[in-house]
Amino acid sequence: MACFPSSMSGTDPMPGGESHAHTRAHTDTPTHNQKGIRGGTATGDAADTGRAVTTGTATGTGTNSRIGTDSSPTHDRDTTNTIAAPEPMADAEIERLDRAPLEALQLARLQETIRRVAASSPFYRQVFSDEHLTPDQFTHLDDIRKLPLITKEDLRAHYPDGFLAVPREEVVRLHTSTGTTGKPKAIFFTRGDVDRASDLIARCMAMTGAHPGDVFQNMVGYGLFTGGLIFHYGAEKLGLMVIPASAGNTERQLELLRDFGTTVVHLTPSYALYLADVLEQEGLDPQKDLKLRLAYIGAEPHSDETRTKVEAIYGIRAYNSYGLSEMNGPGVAFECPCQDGLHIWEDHYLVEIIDPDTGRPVPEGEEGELVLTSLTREAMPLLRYRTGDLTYIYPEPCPCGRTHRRLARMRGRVDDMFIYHGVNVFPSEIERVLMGMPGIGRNYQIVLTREGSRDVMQVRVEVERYLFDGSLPHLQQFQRQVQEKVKAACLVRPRIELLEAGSLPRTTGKATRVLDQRQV
Ligand code: DLL
Repeated sequence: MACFPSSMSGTDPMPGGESHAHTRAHTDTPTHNQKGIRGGTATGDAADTGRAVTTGTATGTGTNSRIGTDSSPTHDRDTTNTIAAPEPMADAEIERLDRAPLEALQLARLQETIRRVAASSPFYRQVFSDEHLTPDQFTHLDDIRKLPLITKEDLRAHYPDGFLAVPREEVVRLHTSTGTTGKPKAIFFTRGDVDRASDLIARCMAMTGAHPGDVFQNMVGYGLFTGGLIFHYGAEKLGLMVIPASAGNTERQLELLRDFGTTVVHLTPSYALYLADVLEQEGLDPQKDLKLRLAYIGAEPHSDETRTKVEAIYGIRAYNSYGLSEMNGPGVAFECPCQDGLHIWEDHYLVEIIDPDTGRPVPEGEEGELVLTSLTREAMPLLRYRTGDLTYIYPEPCPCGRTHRRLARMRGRVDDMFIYHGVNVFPSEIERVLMGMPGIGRNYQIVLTREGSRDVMQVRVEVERYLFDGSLPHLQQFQRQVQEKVKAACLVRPRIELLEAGSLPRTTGKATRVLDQRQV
């Protein structure tokens, strides 16, 4: 697949209505800086005037909440640890910064973050004391490994504000992320955090060709979930007309899509497929009756086959968007027009990939658990945070010219994996097989039960109507085909149940793919 550097571009990456499949001569539209949207890091008035800004991350919220390489005269810092950033830098430049200055910027921001948390976060004050560490011991990026890894359990154990690193008066927003058990994780934002998170979304959207004039329908939950508000603010910064539709109420979504000529949507991939079912039930053609050209799909694991399906149904380009509440929410890593790996924004995040069992780093290119350090979060910086997500770093640079490294599409979470008859199975592998098969519909579920002492796996999958042609042998043959394909890819032979479209429960947010009823 060809993917050209943006210097060769100049056109919309997905001309309206053109079939996606053969139009992958991708181009970028890094225009938002020229339009006054900032390079991820500015103060409030710069946004209003469209002034270019520095690579630093200053905010107007007081000296102890400043981070990075801005030139604030009031900021008390050790200048030997910072890099000069005399020239204003826009996103297009930051995205293509050579590795050496990019890593110098990371180090400066890491040192700043470490100084701040060691002084003001109750959790980290304790860590630095327990480990006999001082901030001046961090002179290289690799020194991060002197710190312990932290987990979701640490966040829960120190709920609600054990990680807070600014005075309460500087917090302007709370988001939470709910797991399956226990207390939620509370994530605080300063005004600067909200600004930077929105700037990153604006960067992601601009990278993929969204621009003022687009109508953006945000179809994920508003509220404690970060996907709604953070995307909303980012899209507004880029100058899109935002429809804050939130999740659910599919009839209303369709009405909005049609009445306002929505061109860009943000939704979970499972909801994108469900929405297509509803459109078709209403007798609408997703390509002819809508003006969509771009979708941002994320917040849950999905296969490339699912993305291809979404693109084919709507005749659009669909970009994978990755993030987590603990790191601002969405906008942590995002696909560029090459659609081959997600650029992790290394000016804001430091990446490690570890072996989930030993905690040791794995070589570049090898899969492991993603560990992130926030470099510009003020309210609640997290250092060496175990995301639980499995991925690897692409060893080679991206043809688009961006220097921020690419993460592979998430295989899933470490705890999504289940063991079936001694084999480690990832739901995402099963999804990849299913969604790549003609005849398979848009929804599936994996149910694990126990019969006597034996585990049973059943894959319940919706199939296209044409397969129900009245011939039982045809259906049985298809069922065997599905089973064999799953066996070949995943080394397990589940029972396959074929269902009509619409039979399985739908969610408008993150889908539940595995029902493990073995312990119940
Ligand atoms: O899901 C933030 C987000 C909102 C991302 C909108 C993208 C779009 P949480 O609710 O805290 O935050 O869930 C984070 O979701 O650790 C992954 O396990 C999973 N996840 C998020 N994006 C992807 C993706 C938001 N593109 C958790 N692919 C993460 C696979 C994803 N998994």
